[in-house]
Amino acid sequence: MMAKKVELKWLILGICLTGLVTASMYSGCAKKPKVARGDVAEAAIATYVAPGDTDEYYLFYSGGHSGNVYVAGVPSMRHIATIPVFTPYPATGWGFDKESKEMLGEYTWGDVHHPAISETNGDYDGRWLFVNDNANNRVARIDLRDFKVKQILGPMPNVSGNHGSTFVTPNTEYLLAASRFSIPLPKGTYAPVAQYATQYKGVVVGISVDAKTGQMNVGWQVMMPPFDYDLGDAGKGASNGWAFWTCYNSERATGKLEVTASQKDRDYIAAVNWRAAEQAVKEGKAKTVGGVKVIDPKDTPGVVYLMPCSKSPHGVDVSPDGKYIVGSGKLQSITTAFNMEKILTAVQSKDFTGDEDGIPVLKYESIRDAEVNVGLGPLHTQFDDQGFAYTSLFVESAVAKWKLGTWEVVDKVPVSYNIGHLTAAEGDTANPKGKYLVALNKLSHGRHLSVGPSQPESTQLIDISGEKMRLIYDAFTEPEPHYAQIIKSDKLKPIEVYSPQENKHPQAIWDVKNAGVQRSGNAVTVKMVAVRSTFEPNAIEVNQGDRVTIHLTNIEQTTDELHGFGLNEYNINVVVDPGETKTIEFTASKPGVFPFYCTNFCSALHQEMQGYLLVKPR
Ligand code: RUQ
Ligand code: CUA
Repeated sequence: MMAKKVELKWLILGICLTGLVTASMYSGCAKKPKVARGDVAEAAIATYVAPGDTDEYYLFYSGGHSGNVYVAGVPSMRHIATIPVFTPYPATGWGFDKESKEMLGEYTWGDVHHPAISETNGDYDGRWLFVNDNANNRVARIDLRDFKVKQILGPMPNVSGNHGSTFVTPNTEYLLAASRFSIPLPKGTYAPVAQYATQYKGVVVGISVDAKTGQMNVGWQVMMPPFDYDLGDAGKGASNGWAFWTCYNSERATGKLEVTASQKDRDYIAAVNWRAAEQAVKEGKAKTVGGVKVIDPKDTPGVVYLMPCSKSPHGVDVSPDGKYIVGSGKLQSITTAFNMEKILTAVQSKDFTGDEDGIPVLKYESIRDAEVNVGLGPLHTQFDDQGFAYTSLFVESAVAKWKLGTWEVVDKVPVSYNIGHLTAAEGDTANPKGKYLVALNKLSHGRHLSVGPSQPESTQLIDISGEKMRLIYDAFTEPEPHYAQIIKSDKLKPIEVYSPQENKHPQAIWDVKNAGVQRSGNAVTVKMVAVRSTFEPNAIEVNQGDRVTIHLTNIEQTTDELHGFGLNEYNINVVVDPGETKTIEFTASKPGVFPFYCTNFCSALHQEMQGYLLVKPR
């Protein structure tokens, strides 16, 4: 009975949407699929986390052009934390102290699409979270011990529009990156758009990661034809050692890509043998472009192949055993499952149909196992622990569940609305957990209290533990979640206080006796302590024009005892966590008396936690 109801709803929605498909890819629908009344109580129990209890999983989702990463709990979907990455964030003081300012450099925003938790043997190990910046060609590493950014790498040479990033290889040897927008290389070279097909180039990249420290460096780059490289995924198991990226615009078209770049029936998935790429660089077969080693496939056969894929593909996802490479074309209603064994055979027997700038094109019929009829606008695929795959259908606003091997679509659930990515519990690892799937939808169409024209995105929690998928919760997010990952909560062991041993800041002090002001010429250095409920020193006298450096240590060793340092009319707010030291640098350009105060409500006498910067006019 229930199943019929869902199917009927899906049908109505399907009909409603199909009519709108031609009008716009971003189609909405007046029908609002809801959890059926009878299921409300069950859904409530499934998502309810009682006061004082904690969630079973962490959800890390990218914040798109907000430049942030957000953390929520699953199944409650409650927002727990915001991790600022590429954008200053006064709530945690990110981008206001010396260290984080230096990491951000000249940029005040980024476009975060794909978070990737570090892996060991193909499973999340909970050490680091990597994210990409599509806009300024960077990647960042967040340490999951304290949920803070420790390194931002980039802008990377030759990479232009770092969208196909970050995805990690099974032992975090590399992070993948790629050019979405081909340009003349190296950067800074001019060539008119009319020369696009020959003078513009893309690159695909492996960023090496130090196994001990997580330090990232550009490892290898492969020069590619001027296509638009899109999503990527690393091979694992049967496909370990390979990296895959979809690409659209294999037409090498310019202008209105909407029209010009969808003429051909097929585009490609680029398959890079990264061990061969590594080897080629080691053997000196790469040339230096833009200051880094770049492999030209023309001179180095065996590094990269092109797999034909259905038109305008977006996502490529590797099955948990690494056997299937799943690619979906946005403009076709099928998802193709390629077989890694067949790909390797085709490579060995040179089963090619031609080449693109010296890169062999594998024969589609020889490497695919199946075309799965998933539905309209397939984008991304995730996996569970029962051998099922879940594909997001943008145009249809639904998730399709299908079986690996039999290729049968067994269920569909409508989502609201227009799903982009989806994420299942550890659903892109070698050992997915099943149970939960989160749909990351582009539109919410008023399934919430009205907030005016700028509406939030919607994420929906789907129970995938049964035969039929069950929508159990709606949540709303800041712009703009793209991809996300769900990790079992017991895999993370965050610290909550920096012990003096953990605090590596060279100017940290742990006793108010060591606090004070020192002058050398017009440089004023302050060692300051913050502790409930005072700053020491609480008056700093300087001369107008002095260069002021404050090393601020929060000497608390109690969890949650944060202090802030807000300086009036100097555009400064820094937050120090328990046991943390941060450095604040500024020029005392304005004369007068400027209060500073604690911005984090820390104690009954928080309001009293204040002091003065006194700037003597010149
Ligand atoms: S994207 S909606 Cu930037 Cu990953 Cu697919
Ligand atoms: Cu310290 Cu409020």
